[in-house]
Amino acid sequence: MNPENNGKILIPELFLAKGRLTGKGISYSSRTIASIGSLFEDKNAIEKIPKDTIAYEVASYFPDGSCSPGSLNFGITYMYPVKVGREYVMTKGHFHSNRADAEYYWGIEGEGILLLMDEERNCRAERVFPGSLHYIPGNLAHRMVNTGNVLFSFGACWPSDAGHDYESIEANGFPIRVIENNGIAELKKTDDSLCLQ
Ligand code: PAN
Ligand code: ZN
Repeated sequence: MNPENNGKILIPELFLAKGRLTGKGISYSSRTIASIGSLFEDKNAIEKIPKDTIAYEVASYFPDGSCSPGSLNFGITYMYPVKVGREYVMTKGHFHSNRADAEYYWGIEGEGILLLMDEERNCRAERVFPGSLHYIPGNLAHRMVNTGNVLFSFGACWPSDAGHDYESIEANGFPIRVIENNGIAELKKTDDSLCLQ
C-alpha cells in the first residue's frame, strides 16, 4: 500500500462504461477512408466518398505514454458502417514489429469479421460480436472488418513494446476481401493462399 494514500480507497482514473473508454490520459486517433483508400478494390467507389469521411477512431491508453517492456496498452476501436462499393470498411491491419507479441481482441457492439494472416499469406476469418474473445498469436497480421449497418466497436490489449508493422502487408494486403452480397457478408479469396489452421 502506498503510505501517501494513508489507507484511503482511491477512485479509478479509467472507465469502460458501455464500451466507451474514457478517463485520464486517453489518446485519440482516427483514419479517414481517403487515408486507407489503397486497401479497397473499387478505386472508382473511393472517389465518390467525401474525403473527410471517418473510417474508424481509436481511443487508447498507453501507460506512462511509454512502450516499456512488460507494460500493456489498451484500446477501443470504433468502426463506422461505411462501404466502398460492395466492400466493407476495414482497419489498415498490421503485424506486430516484435513478432513474438500477441494480442487480445474482443467484440463490444455491432458485428464484424477478424482476418488473421501469417507471413506466408495463409489466412483465416473469425466472426466478431458482443462478447466474442479472440486471441491473436504473435506472428499473425490482424485486420478487422465492420460487416454491419451500425457502429462496430471492439477492444484490444497488447504489449506496449509490440510496435506496428504496416509496411509488410502494404504491397499485397490480405488474400481475403469481405464483400456484401444481398445484405450478407461474403469472403472473396484474391489468391490461392491456404486456410490458416
Ligand atoms: C489495435 C489497432 C486498431 C487500429 O489497437 O491498432 O484497431 O487498427 P490499425 O492499427 O490496423 O489501423 C491493435 O491491433 N493494436 O496492436
Ligand atoms: Zn495489433
